[in-house]
Amino acid sequence: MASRKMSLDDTTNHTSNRYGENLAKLRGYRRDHSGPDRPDFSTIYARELLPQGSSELTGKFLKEVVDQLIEYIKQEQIPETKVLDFHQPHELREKLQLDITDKPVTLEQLLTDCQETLMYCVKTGHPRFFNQLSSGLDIVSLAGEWLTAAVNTNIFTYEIAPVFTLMERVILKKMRDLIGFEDGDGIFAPGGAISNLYAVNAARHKLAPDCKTKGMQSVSRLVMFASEHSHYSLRGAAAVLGIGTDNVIPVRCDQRGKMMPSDLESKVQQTKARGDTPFFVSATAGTTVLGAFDPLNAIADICDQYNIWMHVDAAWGGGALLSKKHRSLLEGVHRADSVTWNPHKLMGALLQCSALLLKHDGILESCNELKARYLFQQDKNYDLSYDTGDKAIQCGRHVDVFKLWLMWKGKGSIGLETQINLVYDLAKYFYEKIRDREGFEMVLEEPEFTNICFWYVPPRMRLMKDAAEKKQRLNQVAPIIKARMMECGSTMVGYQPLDDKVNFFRLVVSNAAVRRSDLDFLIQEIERLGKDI
Ligand code: ABU
Repeated sequence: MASRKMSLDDTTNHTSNRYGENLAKLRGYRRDHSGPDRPDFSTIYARELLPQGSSELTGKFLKEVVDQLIEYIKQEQIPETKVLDFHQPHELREKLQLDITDKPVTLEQLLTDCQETLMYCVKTGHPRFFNQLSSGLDIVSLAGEWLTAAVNTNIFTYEIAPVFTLMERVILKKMRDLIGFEDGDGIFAPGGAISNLYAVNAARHKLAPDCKTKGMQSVSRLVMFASEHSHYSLRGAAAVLGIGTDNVIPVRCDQRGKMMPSDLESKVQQTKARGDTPFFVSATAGTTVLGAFDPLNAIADICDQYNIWMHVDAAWGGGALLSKKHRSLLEGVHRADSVTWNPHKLMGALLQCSALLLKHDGILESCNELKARYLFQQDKNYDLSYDTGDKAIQCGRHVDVFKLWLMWKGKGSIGLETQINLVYDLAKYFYEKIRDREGFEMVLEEPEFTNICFWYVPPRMRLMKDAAEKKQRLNQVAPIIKARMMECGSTMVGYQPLDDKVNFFRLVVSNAAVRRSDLDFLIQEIERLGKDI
């Protein structure tokens, strides 16, 4: 893409001019593709497709949808395409034909609905989308997701998902090998929050198996520990499992957002002195905002000493295990009892793809199994250990493995390592560009991950003497700039407050499509949208 080398000023102008053009292209797409072979979909209904109707028509309809998707994907990769076409909910509702009617609509209408849906979707694979930890669109992983959708099965039994069950075994073992678990088990779950929930449940079951049948009254008060920067899902797990959010003790972090082992140990001791039972510590490998990695070996020492289950929430940072250059960030992870790792984040697999890996075999099953006789019959004609469904807290389970397996195979571990090193280098490039740039202030110097946290201070605030007023005004800057960037659709980046720090931007690089010019663009766009605040 030669046009990606343009100067910053050119980029801004070019972007604005291209927005309308690209939207028009999406809108006009079907007109351009209406050839003599195209059926008149305005007279055809879904009932005329398979299974009752014509296979030829089915193929033509699906090709039409796939063509729309391919056009969307191509447009998404052009930096000058809008990242989003933002409308307030009440306006967007007016633009879409959302109501379901008693009478069926034509296939032409469904194609229009697909196209309109795509028009207003946020382009999370766009090289200027920096808003979330998961971004990008890996094409092979997409192919995997399409295949998974077409097969439309459930991975609770080998009987109906033989190939995917075998793939799940292979991938979970590969992930455990990278962690350094010699044996163990694992499961794919719908996101990191649920993987964390599985971990807390497994830890409680190891300590107090009676909880499964008798409930929490069968145990003394159980207490969990997680850093004050850990993911909120740990508190969610405590709420769901009846442990209670008050029994999740926040452990203090140092200036870089890492859990302080000394604070952990003293809180464990306080808990024991009260007569309560510390049973679970969650360390984080890649915190959501600062991208901090907790000191895993020091935390493991404490867990060993007090006989506490050690979990590592590596939902974000787990991918670094694939990089020889960066895997030392997770030094000590092999000492954990369980690890959450989301390949849909740093590795770039499509959403959703999250795994819980365990050092211990058998706990998941013993903890979650309910032996439904209609599903997990004990007299089936194959090795029943291949029926994984009774390890899950869900019944039906989506097949998340295939898109990861296909992508990993297509890139090889070497390709994934290259990709992960690339996003690291891009984040470093961005950090070095803004570190000394007028108007930019770093929240964290020398970040160790691809989260870059910073404030933009508009010119008229730079000389403000009153620190309290400056802080209060600065708190409004990131939300105003973010709202403006969403209104014009040029880019997206997240913001949040943290501890005593007022709202700041959090750039995340996890998309292999990002180029340095996109990061240059973001800097210039923040300055353009924020200079008058
Ligand atoms: N832990 C869920 C992802 C949060 C984020 O994308 O910022």
